[in-house]
Amino acid sequence: MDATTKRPDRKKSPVYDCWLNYRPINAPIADAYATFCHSITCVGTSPVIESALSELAYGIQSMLGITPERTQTFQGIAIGIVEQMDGIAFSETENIDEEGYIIKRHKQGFIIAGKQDRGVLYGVFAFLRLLQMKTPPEKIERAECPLNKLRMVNQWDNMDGTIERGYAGKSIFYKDNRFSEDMEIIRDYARMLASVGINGIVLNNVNVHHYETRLLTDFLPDVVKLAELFRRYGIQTFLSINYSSPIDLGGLPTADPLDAAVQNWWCEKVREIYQSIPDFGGFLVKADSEYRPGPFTYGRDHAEGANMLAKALKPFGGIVIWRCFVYNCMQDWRDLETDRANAAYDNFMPLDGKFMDNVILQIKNGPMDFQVREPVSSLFGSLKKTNQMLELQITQEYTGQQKHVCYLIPQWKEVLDFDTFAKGSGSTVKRIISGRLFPQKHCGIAAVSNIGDDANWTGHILAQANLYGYGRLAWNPDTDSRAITDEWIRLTFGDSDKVMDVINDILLSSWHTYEKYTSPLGIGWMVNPGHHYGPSVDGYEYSAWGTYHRADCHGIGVDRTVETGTGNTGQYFPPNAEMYNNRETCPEELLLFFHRVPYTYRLKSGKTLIQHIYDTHFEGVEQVKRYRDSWLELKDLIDTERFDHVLKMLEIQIKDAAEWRDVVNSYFFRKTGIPDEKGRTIY
Ligand code: GCW
Repeated sequence: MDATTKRPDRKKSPVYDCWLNYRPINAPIADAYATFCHSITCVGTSPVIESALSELAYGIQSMLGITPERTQTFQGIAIGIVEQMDGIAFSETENIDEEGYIIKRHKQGFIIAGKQDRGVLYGVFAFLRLLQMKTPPEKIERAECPLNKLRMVNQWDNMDGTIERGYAGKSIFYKDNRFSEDMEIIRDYARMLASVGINGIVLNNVNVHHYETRLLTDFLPDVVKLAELFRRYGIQTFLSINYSSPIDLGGLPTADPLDAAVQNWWCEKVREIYQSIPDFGGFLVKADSEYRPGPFTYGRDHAEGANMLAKALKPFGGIVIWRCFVYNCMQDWRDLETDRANAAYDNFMPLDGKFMDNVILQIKNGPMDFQVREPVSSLFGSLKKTNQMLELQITQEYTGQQKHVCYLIPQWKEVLDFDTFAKGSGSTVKRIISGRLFPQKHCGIAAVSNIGDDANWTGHILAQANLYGYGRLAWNPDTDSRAITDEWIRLTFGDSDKVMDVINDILLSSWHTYEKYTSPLGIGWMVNPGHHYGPSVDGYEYSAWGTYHRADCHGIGVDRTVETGTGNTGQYFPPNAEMYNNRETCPEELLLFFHRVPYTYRLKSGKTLIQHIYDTHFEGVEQVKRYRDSWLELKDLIDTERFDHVLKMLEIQIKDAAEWRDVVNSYFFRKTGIPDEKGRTIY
């Protein structure tokens, strides 16, 4: 057999292949594996196992230069379903759940097994990863299961080919209001996602416009094709829907969830979908948010709105993923009482326990909107009788738009490790979303993807690490940030120590660096309205979006305390509530999020707030310059294409970071008249 013949020929390029480069490896590791890599035996058949087989053969051929034969008898590598592996004894410690995998040595060679075919695929990707990282065969054995059940990506792709908040070119899925014909690139995306354990994809933007509304009708045959492709990689397909579909598609006068004709319309629609996509995942819904239609129009609440869809999906095992990103986007900036940070909690807490068991609430990590820094949403832990999942943003809307290097894994780790104290200490977000704190029928994690049709997928090559890291964290949120970068660098660039050190240093510090030269101490925003790139301190200050810093000549920050502010701190459990409520105990990185503070206030460092603002903005830019200098040391250690690309991006980052620094510092200098203690140039 030559399983690789199944792969269409796309020119191998390290930029395109990302962490699936499968670079040749040398003796002695290559020799240690080579003996066993001439034959693959497949136990069980399914499209997913076929993908696993083809990937394994391709990886082996690429790394070891061997074209494995497919054999009936086990002579080298056996892959397949645990229960069907006659004569192979699995031990207690190899007890895995449905999606887990086992890699095992055997006198004949290696066994890669799963309880189900998805596990086999994950096992194969793990095996290839370990091989690329030159893991000695005696250290390759493992049994692993994912901690989160749903591990999804959300595409914000529109059918006209644009991607909302996309920074890596156009959509790989759609062009000119049609489906793209280039299935090969989509197949490679599916491979990449599966390689890090992603098991669900939402194919279209949560803002569902005219053409996307018709994914349920005219374009359903195209959805079927994509679902078939993703299915081969163990990835379930979901669609974002327009809540007004019964009106737009069905010609009904209403989309009221309590209207019988509306309910029937959805039931019928769902039935049709399942006829052609039997394993369809369900719907993602943005309702009553940023001008999207929803149940509020009809005086119904979100539980009534979601349950109506859930009822239609239930007989087929489908789920409704209902977003909690609901707030008033027509706020009057003069109104000091209304607080956008309170909105998700205020809207959804009263509904805890009212959702059907096939509804999941999808909650953004923070109460505002994917800022470089914000607290964790107070809904986590507060909702106790509702399925819930975390929503992250891989695409770097507020974190440098894939022009700046901003490795987000450390930020996500803080979210996942955050202790809500909902059931005493140890009530972390990661335990909540994995269903370990409260029982939940469905739960997990989703993130807005950062890919487009750019040759390198993500615009900035180093942003590939965010997609990789997201998948690895979704699989196991306990994984250390450094372990993830180590892996990613080795898989992507090879294992030169120097390359490892330089890229690790850049990635692991990049989020804080970005934070330093953009917005101080959790205040967020201060960006150009609309596209959200570049500094504009007052960009959102007098707008309707509910995102204010309230700076005047005395101080800055939003008073969110219980006594004198918007009461937001009171949404958290003690001791978090007290900690945030008190200016002295509030973590400084969130100081301005929760408190209004005079510029002369002394931080723990002994610096005044204003001096801290100046210092961090200067430091941030210097740090990016250091990234550029250390990157230059990699000149002969990385291929020219990737070396030049990152260098160019770092130059852009330096220039734009300096703009941020100067605008922000000048703004505060002009507001306060307080000079920089170090006498640096401020305009
Ligand atoms: O932050 C906002 C983004 C919108 C996005 C929205 C959401 C898809 O600026 O572009 O819309 O969040 O999450 O729904």
